[in-house]
Amino acid sequence: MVRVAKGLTLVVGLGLSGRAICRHLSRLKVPYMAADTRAEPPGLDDFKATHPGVAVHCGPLTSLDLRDVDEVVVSPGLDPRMPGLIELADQLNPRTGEPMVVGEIALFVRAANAPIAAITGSNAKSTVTSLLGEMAAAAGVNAAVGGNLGTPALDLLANHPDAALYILELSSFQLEMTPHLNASCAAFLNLSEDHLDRHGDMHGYRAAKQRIFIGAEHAVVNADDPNTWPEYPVDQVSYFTQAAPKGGEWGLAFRHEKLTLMQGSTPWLAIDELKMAGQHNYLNALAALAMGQALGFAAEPMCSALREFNGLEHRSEVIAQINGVTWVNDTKGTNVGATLAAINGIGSTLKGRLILLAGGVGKGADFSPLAEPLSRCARHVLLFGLDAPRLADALTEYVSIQQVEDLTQAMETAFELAQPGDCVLLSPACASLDQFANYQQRGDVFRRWVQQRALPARGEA
Ligand code: UMA
Ligand code: ADP
Repeated sequence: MVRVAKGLTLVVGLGLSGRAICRHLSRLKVPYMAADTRAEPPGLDDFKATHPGVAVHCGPLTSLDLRDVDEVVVSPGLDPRMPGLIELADQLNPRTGEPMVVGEIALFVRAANAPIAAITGSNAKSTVTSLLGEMAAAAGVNAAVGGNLGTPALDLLANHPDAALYILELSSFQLEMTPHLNASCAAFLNLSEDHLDRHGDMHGYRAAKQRIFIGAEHAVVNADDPNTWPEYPVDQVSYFTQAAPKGGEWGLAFRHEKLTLMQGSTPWLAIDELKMAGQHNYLNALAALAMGQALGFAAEPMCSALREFNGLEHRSEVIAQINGVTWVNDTKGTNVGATLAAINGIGSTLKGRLILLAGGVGKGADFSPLAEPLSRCARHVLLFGLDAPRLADALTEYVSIQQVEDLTQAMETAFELAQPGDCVLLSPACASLDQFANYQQRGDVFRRWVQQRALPARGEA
């Protein structure tokens, strides 16, 4: 047993967040030691070289004696109830009044001295977070944008000490370990199956996400999804819906024969002014508008940011149109809800049919909700990766399917099958880690193939 010295904070995990936690504690001159459950975490030598004097433990946490630890700060990818921590997880810390085991966002809330706007949901978090950041910039608000999106929240404090607003994308993992967020504006966009391996069931997953509302002043939620409605007291609630808005809701309605983003009966922006593709992105625009209004941004800069926003790489991203076939990279569709949104959002606008490329690590999800929409708008579904057989079982009665070795083979087959007006959509409904380093690499393979094979093939034709 390695005894953690009295009064030390223990930082668990040496990934992006763990290192940001260490940097933050170093800046505050709080004494700490670091641990990682892996025998050889990536970048360990570099960490030791840049943190001289910081003790590091690698391997199971059960070999740490934590009876004298001051606080444990755990990285989001780790379960706070893992062996070695479970005994501490339900204890209160007499110094902070918070649980003994917290996450990075607890430290962020203690140290931030500007308001927080926070976004969670099973899907669309990164899009809405980035869009709100663009709106803030257009409105002249000095906002720092990060969190689950990529830049760890604690690094924002150091990199943007003068920020007037922090805009954070927060995952269920982060929220689970955040005692009170106290956000000025908190949005819960949607809820569909994901991360059940960590949260146990939908109840646990939803409860983690609901924590975004603890201490919030203003909530922005999805009128069509009661799971997102706040269960904690908040001062004000704004709703968005994909239907015509009722009362002061944000929604979609026809004005002068154009589908338009509306608040109540007030038109804001016609859909044909948006660059973002796919109907699901109209909802994302409404959510960002609702948040921007709650935060006091002026209307015109918000609209100009919306007109300029192209959407993010790897999300319903149009890579090319070749011989009348559109190739769309939605590799970030890593769960069934996301892929459903992409199928419905793109499939409904097509002249031809959809050819879906899907598969990978299904995280125990039920794929059956994909069957009905695919039966309506798909020409063919090409399945690859670990859970291709489970996807095949769920879809085979409803749509023409084929199992292939990998994404490249799926693309070659799609190239042969596609007809003018069709869309070849990579939206895998699965994580990528069985065949790729991450979802970005999967999207890069798709893009490169289109650029190197499909585009030159058109030239030859
Ligand atoms: N790990 C161990 N042992 C350890 C520490 C980590 O096995 O001691 C493993 C974890 O189980 C996990 C991986 O290492 O598989 C990374 O975990 P981490 O907590 O160290 O992750 P970070 O590198 O800090 O990245 C995290 C977020 N990752 C997760 O929550 C898993 C990143 O979101 C986020 O961008 C980053 O912090 C900065 O805030 C990524 C993500 O996949 C994009 N998030 C999930 C999602 O969006 O669905 C929640
Ligand atoms: P997150 O950060 O929550 O993963 P992203 O903005 O990165 O969200 O989008 C991930 C995927 O979610 C997209 O590739 C798309 O398939 C899907 N998606 C985007 N907007 C929505 C929406 N409003 N509802 C459901 N799914 C969506």
